[in-house]
Amino acid sequence: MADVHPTVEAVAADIAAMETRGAAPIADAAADALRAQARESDAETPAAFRAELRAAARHLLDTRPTAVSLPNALRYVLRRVEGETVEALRQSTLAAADAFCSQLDRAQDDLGQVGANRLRDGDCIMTHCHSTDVLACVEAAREQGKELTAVVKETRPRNQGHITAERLRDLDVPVTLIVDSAARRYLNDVDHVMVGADAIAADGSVVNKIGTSGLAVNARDRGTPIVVAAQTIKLHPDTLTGHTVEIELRDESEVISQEQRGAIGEIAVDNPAFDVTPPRYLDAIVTEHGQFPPESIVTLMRELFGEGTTEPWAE
Ligand code: RUB
Repeated sequence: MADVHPTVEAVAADIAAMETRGAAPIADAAADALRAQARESDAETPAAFRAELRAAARHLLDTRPTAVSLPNALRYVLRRVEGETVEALRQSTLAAADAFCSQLDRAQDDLGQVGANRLRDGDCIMTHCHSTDVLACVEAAREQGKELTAVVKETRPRNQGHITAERLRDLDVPVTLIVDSAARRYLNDVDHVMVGADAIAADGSVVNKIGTSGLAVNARDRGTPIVVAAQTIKLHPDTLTGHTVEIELRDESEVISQEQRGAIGEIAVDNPAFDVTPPRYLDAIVTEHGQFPPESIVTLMRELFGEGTTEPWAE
């Protein structure tokens, strides 16, 4: 078994514990971890260096299963590792990780501009969870001088809505925080629902924080447009060949304490972290390449990912 550098182990532990969370920040951290692995490696042969990188990638992959930005980041870097010597391999890994991270930043800025164009001065948006891609749209709209307000769902059980509320306050967007079950009541008062994505399937279905699909159905019923802000690293290439997206099931302790459980008695507790919203409930997917009707995202997916090949972390 090849050595995995302690920095990779630390990054993986942070992702697993949700200290690093959200699909784009996870991708960024994964590329950073491969950079550290390459920089610190004392492998003596090119084969040993490559084996270490593959082991690091597998270690990172084992953290959380749903955000496809993680394997997409690892593929991007590993497929660009080239050279005949350890030093050449190291330099190409560092260059690929740098390129990936700057593309990620640029893509977020570009999609922010597209998303901002959907927003008008005085609009109110409703958000779910915490998405840096959604916040990029709001930030760009604010830079265009638009005044916005927001209704922020708290997003049980981890309350990522609190992070969103704080970030929106930093952008001078007045925020009303609501419990998740109040969302329908507020849908008449908002102009857009904006959510992020952890994975987008070839048929245009969007995998995002649990509660997104119910919100989308309610938004459609009320006639409130719902937009997904997602860089193309959220496109799930495996779904082109019929694979499904694994939904992460998290620990019951996020939902109920030992004490509460003891008081209630023997019950089952489920804690799925994500759900799937079918494309018919979504108005648009906003990416760095422009906005797409969800059903047409497959065209972009084929263009960017083509046919599948062997995974670069396979032994
Ligand atoms: C985060 C979540 C976010 C997407 C998009 O879930 O569902 O909406 O990851 O985020 P968790 P971003 O908190 O369980 O990781 O736009 O930042 O990529």
